[in-house]
Amino acid sequence: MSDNTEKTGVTRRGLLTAAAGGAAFAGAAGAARLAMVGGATGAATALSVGSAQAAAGSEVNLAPGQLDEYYGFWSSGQTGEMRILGIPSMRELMRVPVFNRCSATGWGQTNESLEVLTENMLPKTKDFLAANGKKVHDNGDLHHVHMSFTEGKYDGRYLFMNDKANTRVARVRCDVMKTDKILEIPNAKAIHGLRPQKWPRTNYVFANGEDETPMVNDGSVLDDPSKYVNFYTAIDADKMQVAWQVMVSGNLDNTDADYEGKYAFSTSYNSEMGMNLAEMTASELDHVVVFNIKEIEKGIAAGDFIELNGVKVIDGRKGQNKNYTRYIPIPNSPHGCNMAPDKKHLCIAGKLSPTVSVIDVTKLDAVFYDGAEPRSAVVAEPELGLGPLHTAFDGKGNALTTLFLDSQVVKWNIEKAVRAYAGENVDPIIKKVDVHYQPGHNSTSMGETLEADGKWFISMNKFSKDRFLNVGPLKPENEQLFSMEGDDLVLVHDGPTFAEPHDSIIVHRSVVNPLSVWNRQDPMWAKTRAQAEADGVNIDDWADTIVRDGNKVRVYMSSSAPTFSLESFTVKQGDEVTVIITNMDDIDDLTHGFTMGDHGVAFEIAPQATASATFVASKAGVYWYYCQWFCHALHMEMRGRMIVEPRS
Ligand code: RUQ
Ligand code: CUA
Repeated sequence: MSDNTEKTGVTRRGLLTAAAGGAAFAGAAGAARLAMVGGATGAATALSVGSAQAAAGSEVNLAPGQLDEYYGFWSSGQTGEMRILGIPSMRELMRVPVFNRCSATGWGQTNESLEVLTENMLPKTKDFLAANGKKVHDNGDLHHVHMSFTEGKYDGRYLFMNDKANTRVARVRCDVMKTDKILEIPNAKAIHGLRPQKWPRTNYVFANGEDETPMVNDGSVLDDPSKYVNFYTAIDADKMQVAWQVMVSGNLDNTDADYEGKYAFSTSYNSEMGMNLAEMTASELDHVVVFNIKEIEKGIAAGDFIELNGVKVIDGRKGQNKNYTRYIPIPNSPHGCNMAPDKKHLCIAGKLSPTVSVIDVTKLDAVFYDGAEPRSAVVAEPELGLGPLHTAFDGKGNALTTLFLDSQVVKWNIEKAVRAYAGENVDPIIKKVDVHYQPGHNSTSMGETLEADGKWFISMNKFSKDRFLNVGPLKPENEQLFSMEGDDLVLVHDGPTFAEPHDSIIVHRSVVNPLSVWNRQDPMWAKTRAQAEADGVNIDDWADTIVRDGNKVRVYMSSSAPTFSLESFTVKQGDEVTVIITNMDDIDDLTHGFTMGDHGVAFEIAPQATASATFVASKAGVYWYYCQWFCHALHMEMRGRMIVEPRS
């Protein structure tokens, strides 16, 4: 496969060559160059300006003290955290550490967060980390955040998200906006696409494995790609345990679920199972895998599975001819997978093909049970522009698709696309609008639910180039907020963001109701509570107790602005010290912190929370600890000494 260009060529009108597509996606320079070509030849429509923009602008520029109407939940890509923004102001409200290590909150350091980070870690990962002197990974690659559903609507309970870097899925509790479960997924590699089941409720979270490896990846099979497989994972969303997996052919990219609880879908590029760019883009058709949830559950119940690392795995590879999966051919390296709120149309973005393939999910029963051709479920394939990546919906029958190479978003009508595909002479494209630059994901307010309201649209752009003051070779990305006014998209805000505005959802504030003060009985510190009980310490009461247990010392403290219950504590050099602090303040926003100077130890203690951290006091001497969360006029005075006696 030496000359890929020659092999594939431009063999179909409007289809990007695999070589050109590959080059553009491989490098910013290539992408930018192609974008300019696309922009010059494409049908760009100037942004509407004037009164509409002014009117929408006033809504965006919320007066000080005014609250936003929507929450935006943002992934952060390679930063590994989740972010909360207010929409439409685009103000960043909070960062929630998930797969990353956070200096401010102590996530990745406190015993409570270490419990979340390690409790469902695979043994071989634990061994690997220990061999490298670590307990947890310091990085994550968080691509997709989605909220739990009840009957097709957000229910405000949980947010689920993936880590492509270290093959994990996390859950954030919406009542406190903290991560409460992290699950390392066995067998699969590189969890990428992730979606909760929409109907009847989120019983499952579906997660795509992107990279194929030997089925048992223990070194017994190595450079023999014919033996590589991929896995689709269904996670029990309540228990946060793997429910089952399906072995599939091809890399899985993005996923979504229908509004009936019958099917889930994954885009799959590299149906070739190639190991390099030329091989991966060789064929013009890849596929969407359709998963038949009921049949898979039946298959599991009937024992038609193998057990792999404690997981029940169904074989749904191409050619199995069972009712677990179907493979629908789609051009070309398809990426985005978005279910429309009309409950009927699934939009598959072609990426290297300028098309979006529309699958009518009501036609899938025939594909599974009546022997209908898989492509018979495709009811439209409008040609929209270059590099279609993701589609969002306005709840009024229209779709909005990002065009990475054209640096545009295209608004189009689904029903018209269906009619055009059936031969009618109608143009489904309503409008194309420039974005700055190279958009990946997009989102609309409530757009992935039955309550899509068509008010706001966000384009998450991979490049900002000249849109902001130059901050050096590493530039921010750019998220653009548009007001949706009739058929218009009015640009109202440019928002620079640090790596990376990967994906977002926009949720009406009526759905989300977090607490202001922790519940003292919260399970987050259940283990710490059990240890305190064993030590005879009541952490719900003012505590100033030091418990010695061999060379382990547990220091129980309370905090109340502006003091810690202990002005000092004494340990011996080499002791393993655990500092456990309960914040007795129960006032809104009265958070304390604990930083042990010169020991790299710091964590947050929000009102009524308990938090703890463990370290070895290996340095003799006097060290000050202090509260690092500004809490009181005497905040600077909120400190104390750790006295470390030299080992005699
Ligand atoms: S995928 S830019 Cu990681 Cu969300 Cu489409
Ligand atoms: Cu407590 Cu600052």
